Parts: sequence; structure tokens; C-alpha cells
Amino acid sequence: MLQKTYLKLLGLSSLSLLTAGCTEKSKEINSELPKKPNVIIILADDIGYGDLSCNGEPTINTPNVDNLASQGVRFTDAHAVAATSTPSRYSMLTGNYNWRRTDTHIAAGDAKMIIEPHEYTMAQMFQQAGYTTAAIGKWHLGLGKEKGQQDWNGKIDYGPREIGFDYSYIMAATGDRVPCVYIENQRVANYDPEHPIEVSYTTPFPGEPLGKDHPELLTVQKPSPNHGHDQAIVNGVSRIGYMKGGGKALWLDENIADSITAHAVSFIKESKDKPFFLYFGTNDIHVPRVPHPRFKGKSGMGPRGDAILEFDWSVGQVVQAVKDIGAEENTIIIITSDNGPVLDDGYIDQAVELLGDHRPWADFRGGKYSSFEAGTRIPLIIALPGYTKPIVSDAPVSQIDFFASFAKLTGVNLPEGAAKDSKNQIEVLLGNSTLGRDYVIESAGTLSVSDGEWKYIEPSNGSRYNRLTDIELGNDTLPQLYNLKDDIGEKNNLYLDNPEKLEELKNILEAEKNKF
Ligand code: NG6
Ligand code: CA
Repeated sequence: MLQKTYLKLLGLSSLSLLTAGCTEKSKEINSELPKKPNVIIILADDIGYGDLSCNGEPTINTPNVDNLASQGVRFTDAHAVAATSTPSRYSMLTGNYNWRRTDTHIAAGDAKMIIEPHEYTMAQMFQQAGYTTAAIGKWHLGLGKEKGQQDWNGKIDYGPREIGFDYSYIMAATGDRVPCVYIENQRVANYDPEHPIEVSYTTPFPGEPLGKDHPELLTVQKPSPNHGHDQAIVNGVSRIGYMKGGGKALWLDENIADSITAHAVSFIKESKDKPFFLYFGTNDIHVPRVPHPRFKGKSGMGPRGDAILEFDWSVGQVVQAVKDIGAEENTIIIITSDNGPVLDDGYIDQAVELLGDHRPWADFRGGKYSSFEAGTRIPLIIALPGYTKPIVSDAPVSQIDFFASFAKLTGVNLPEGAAKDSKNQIEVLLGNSTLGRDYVIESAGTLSVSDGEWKYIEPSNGSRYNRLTDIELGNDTLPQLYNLKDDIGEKNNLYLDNPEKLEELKNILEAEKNKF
């Protein structure tokens, strides 16, 4: 209904723009693209395709996201590179596939920087184009030169600045991992000299109570049985890892969205005279889900649903800040997620019990961690008001291509060897073409490749099912081949029925593996 209204508004005669598959021919740009538009990537944590109301689930309401979707391109076949955060973010920021390395898995809070000095990043590319750059919110890409050797009481010697971010205000890893402090320009923000910080992922600090021994101190949220998350206690929540000190620098979980959003808004306002690139990683809706009390009970789905509403609020704040500096028609805003959805990811927050009819994974099988579609098929909305048309694009796209696409847009020639796996897809991302990638590679430990119609998952000895999170991981010792057009739920393995397609996709994957 809504789509038809848009078509009328646009004076378009055919539905093809909205429903076209990857065979649609390029469309002409009919308004002028700003020369150096600001670029904001709002990267949600663990938000599934079905968690944003514009993607069709009637059980949730995300008006700020939907408002952007109504001014831009909403993708139905967009992928994060990986089904968990660190490898997914690494790939987006470097344009290099995580699976070409063996050390990009989920990072501890004291991990060293995953991005290596020789790797040229998307932030450096934007700097080269004359942009001011910032990383705000969830980082989860390691810090410092050596694991466990970060100076949490002084300056962190290697971090966002060295890889191209002029400004940073970050959480080192995840909400459920120590250290539970914000780090601003590589120093702990609001540092409290009376409470020096110590962090360890191997040894508890004598005298510091742990969640596993002191459930009575877990006044805000308790860990789910058998997940872990029962070590250092910070603000009534036990975490992964050990930590001592912090004092007034410790974050309050219910204020995280407010704090990082306020810093994102300040950065936007301070950047009004110069093009800027903002990489804004929300903490929502990763565990522990402790949204601000003003969202409490608002979704009817408990903390997980309330955290989605908080995410949507953050989106609204960012959009408003862009309007306030008069840059609405000069700013590309991207809303996406680092991996698919999960319900119980380690804390007792009633995500399962209060879900009702909501389907975070929409029609897709699996979830976070999975090789099935819900692992990496994430929401993606790209809007440049005044330029992008409100369309739904079925083009196969991947976050790996943001890098080369924005290099093209800003006119930067990438140095030799940079962003090896990234391809220019700017016309697709801005909705001028619905051709998309020939194939998308998905990584969840096991690799998959999809051409938009068919999907191949390589054989694997990995577990088929994760009992803790109740997620089917998509592993099978047999090759798997699904026809996503007829079987979006990946139920019928057709590897015996279509050996040619199996061979074709397998060969694509092998060729990719052998490329570099
Ligand atoms: C897992 C954690 C999970 C979450 C995830 C990282 C356990 C049992 N589970 O190892 O709670 O922190 O790592 O999520 O420890 S991500 O979205 O940042 O990749
Ligand atoms: Ca994540």
C-alpha cells in the first residue's frame, strides 16, 4: 500500500523499481549528487532484519528508522560480512574479508588492535578525501599493540587515531565485557585517579567480588545459567573478564545510549563547516540490555524490545542534529547492523518469554552466529534526503563494499593493496541501480556464498545447534544448497538435485579463497 503511494508520488508507472531483482538495468541519476556529502554509519549491535518496523514485522515500532527508510533505499538482501561483531566490523572498516585471517574472532576487552598498521581503513580514506572522522560507541576491534598491555590509566598507544579516526569516544569491547568505561581519544573518560583501573581476562583480583559467588550483588541483571558472564561485577551486572577500580569513570548501563548519542550529536554539530564521516556503533541491543528507564515497558517485550526503541531514539537524535546544522540534504545516513538477532545471549532479561509474535529474524532461518541467512542478512537503509528515492531494493549487497563505494563517491584513489575485497557499488547503495553484487560471501566460521537466488553453505564439522542461544548454526557435514527465491527459510537442501549450481557456487568460493 505504502509502496504504491510512493510510486504515485514519484510518478512511476511500474512496480519494477520497488520489486526489481538483480537483473534491473541502471537508472539515471535525476538530481545532483552533493560533491562531498557527510557520511554517517549507524551500526546497530545484534538488531535483526525483523527488528525494524519498516522491514515488515507489525510487532515493533521504529518511527525514526522508518522515516529515513521512507526517504531512501531499503535493502532486502543486504549482508554483514560475518555473523558476529569483531569480524563483521573489521571487514567493513578495512574492506578485507575477516576469513582471510585466523585472528579476527570475537575480541576480549583486553585484545590488541585487530586492524594492523599496514591496513588502510575506510576512516583513512575519508581523511584523504578531506573529511573529519569520528568513531563513537561500540568499538570491539581491540586496542593497543599487545594483548593485556593497555595502559588504562594513561594513554592507549595504538587505537582509533592511528587508523584514521580524528576523534573517538568508545567502549573497548561490548557491554558484557570489562573494562566498563568510555575511552575518549585513547584515555579513559572522566578518569578517577583515586580508583586506578586494572583489567585481566585470566586472573581475578583479590577482594573483588565475582558474580558467580555473589548473586545477591547482581541487582540490575543476572546472567543466564551456563553462559558465563559471571565474573567482575560493575553496577549490579556481572561481566566477562575481571576488573578493579574505575570509580566515577565506570559507565552506568542505563545511560550508555544517552552518553554515546550525546557525543555523536556534539561531533555532528562541531563538524558543520567541514565534510565529516561518523562511525556510530550503538550499544543497543547487545546484552546486557539495560535501556534507560524512560523506555522501560514501552515495547511490551521487556528489555530487548525496549532497547530497540532506545536505538530508534538514538537514530532520531542523529537525524535531528544533522537537520540542526542544515546538512539534511548533504548527509548520507546509513542504518545497519553488525550481525543477526539473538534472544538469550547471556542474561536473564525475558527476551524469550516476552517475545510474543515478534520475529527478529523475519522469514530467515538461524540468527546471530549462524550460517543460515539470519546470521548475516541484516537491515540496511541508506538515505540522502533530496537525492535518494524511496525504494525497496532486492539487490544483493554487502557491507564489504561500503569502502570502495565511498572511495568512488569522494574521488579517492585507493593505495595499492587497500580494501582488496571491496567493490564499488555506489550506484546500488544510492538506489540508482538494482544490479548488486554477482555474489555475496557470508562468514560464520563456515563460509557460504549466495548469488541472490541460490545459496551454498560449505560442509563443516561445526555444531549444528547452539543450545545456550537456541540458534541453528547452519553447519552440516554435507554440502548445502538452497533456492532462496522459493525457499527463503533454507529448509530444502537441493545439493543432489542441482549439481551444476552446487559446482558453480563452490568454485566461486574456492576462487575467492585462493585470490590473495
Ligand atoms: C559471546 C558471548 C555473548 C556475546 C558475544 C559477542 C558467551 C557465552 N557469549 O561469546 O554474550 O558477548 O560473544 O557478541 O560468552 S558480538 O555481537 O559482540 O559479537
Ligand atoms: Ca553484534
